[in-house]
Amino acid sequence: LMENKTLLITCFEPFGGRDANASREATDALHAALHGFDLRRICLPVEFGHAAEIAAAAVDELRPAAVICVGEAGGRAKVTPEMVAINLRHARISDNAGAEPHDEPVLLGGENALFSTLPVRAMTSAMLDAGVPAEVSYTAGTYVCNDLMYLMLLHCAPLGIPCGFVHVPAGGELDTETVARGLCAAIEVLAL
Ligand code: PCA
Repeated sequence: LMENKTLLITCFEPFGGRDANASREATDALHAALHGFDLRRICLPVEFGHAAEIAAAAVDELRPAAVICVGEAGGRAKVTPEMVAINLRHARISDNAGAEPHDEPVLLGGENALFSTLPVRAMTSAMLDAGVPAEVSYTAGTYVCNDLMYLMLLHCAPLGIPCGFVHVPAGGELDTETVARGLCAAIEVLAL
């Protein structure tokens, strides 16, 4: 089915004055070759717009079979594939470039919402089957993760590349090995 077996994974740098990001740690723990995929991982700056520019350039260069963007979410104890991205930027804290948009659109005149084009239910079931706490999420927030998901869905749609976002717990609610195991189980779904 998938002749091109490159899988693009993105994670985020630390932000908000912290010195680690659980999305970077968990994706560090993934093997470069997984379920027959050639995994390419890039780490993105936590900057509105700019993160998606870098990820979109990587898509254009690699033409991956699928894209999974990963970020951390505070206050979550499960690995949560996101169902939907919304056309709204609203920051509680400034991003790593100092931007702090309040109630601005990601894209002027764009759709209010865009759905993930990854099989979020099957990915979530696969994680649960692997013994990893997981749940479909219906909000990716209004910060840089949602921004990246929205813009990447727009970029990938005309290319026919499935794309989506997965939030992982920020506060150590799950250890890195467990989160990585969950991501592996989710990736396996894409390989089937
Ligand atoms: N989490 C933030 C941005 C970067 C990250 O890892 C978010 O949920 O928007």
